[in-house]
Amino acid sequence: MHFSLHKLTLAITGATLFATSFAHANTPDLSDPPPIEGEVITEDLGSHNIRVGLGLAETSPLYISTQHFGDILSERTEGRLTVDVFPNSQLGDDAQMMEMLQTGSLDMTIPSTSPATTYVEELAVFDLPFLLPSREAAIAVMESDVALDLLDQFDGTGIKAFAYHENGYRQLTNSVRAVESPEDVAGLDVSGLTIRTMENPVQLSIWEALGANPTPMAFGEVFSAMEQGVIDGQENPWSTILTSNFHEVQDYGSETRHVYTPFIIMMSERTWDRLDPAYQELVEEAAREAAAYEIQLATEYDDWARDQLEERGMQITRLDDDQIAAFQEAVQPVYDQWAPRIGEDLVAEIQQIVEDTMND
Ligand code: KDG
Repeated sequence: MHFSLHKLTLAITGATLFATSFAHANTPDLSDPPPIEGEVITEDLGSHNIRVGLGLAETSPLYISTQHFGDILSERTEGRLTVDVFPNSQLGDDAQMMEMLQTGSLDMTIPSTSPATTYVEELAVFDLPFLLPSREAAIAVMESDVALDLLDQFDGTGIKAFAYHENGYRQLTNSVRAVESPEDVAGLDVSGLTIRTMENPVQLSIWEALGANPTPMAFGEVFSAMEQGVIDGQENPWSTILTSNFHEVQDYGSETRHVYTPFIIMMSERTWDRLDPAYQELVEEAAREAAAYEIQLATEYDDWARDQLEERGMQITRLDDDQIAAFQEAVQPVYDQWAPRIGEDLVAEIQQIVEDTMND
């Protein structure tokens, strides 16, 4: 009797654990990394441990693809190049980690384009709202010569930039009210939402145009600022919102898709200069392969993360085309203010790539 009761308890506990882990899985069914192919460098060209700092968590597509980057380097150099990844802003925020690349106190980081505009101003083109209406268009832009030329402009800054990753479409969350229009952001009889933005003036303009109180802040501080009520909300892709547990302190989400700012995989020029040319070539190749894998993972994550957030209690407002159009109209002044500064030609070139993709 005692034995069977014990068995029953175990069975119930097991079923509960299974149900809980199933309902609260930490990642979707993700594609395995592509096989590692290509020549192995057997010659001893020196050993290097490359330290990569990231803002995001271990469950993020960014972290998983960075591990794959490390696996490529290690397998193709018989373990002479190794990579250690430090997630969760533990080494600093995007701005600090880029400075660390300049001084050589960190080897690599993968920040958003938005804070990287400090080095290459024209990257602010990605901050323009509703510029990249589909993922296909975004990918075509990230692979275009126009966008790749912007990475070359890091030359001379102490930073070497290799490729774009996907951060994803940014969505609004907050702890105050459901948002389905710019008026809900601004609040008619009540005050506008206090929204954390990335540290970038175009992002600030977007939220000013929507009537919010924008508060620029480093990513690593966002969770506690929301927990303490210092800010009402923030905006990030669903995958980041989920993997950073923002749903624990944010009751409302809106599928605004207002901006698509990529990540950039970059290395300290000091680290780069220490690598043998054969290793340099391999790093560039591995960065491009990791980028392609990251974009795939981020795509697989996106809707799944939104649905998970809903299951975990976040009230998510899906917006129809008319509702999105209202947001688009409200942020038009951002183009008037920033397109001339970013460069009308650059904006037009990107818009042309978008149009060509949409017509394909
Ligand atoms: O590693 C990248 C993150 O640090 C950061 O860029 C995340 O999108 C982000 C944000 O909102 O700051």
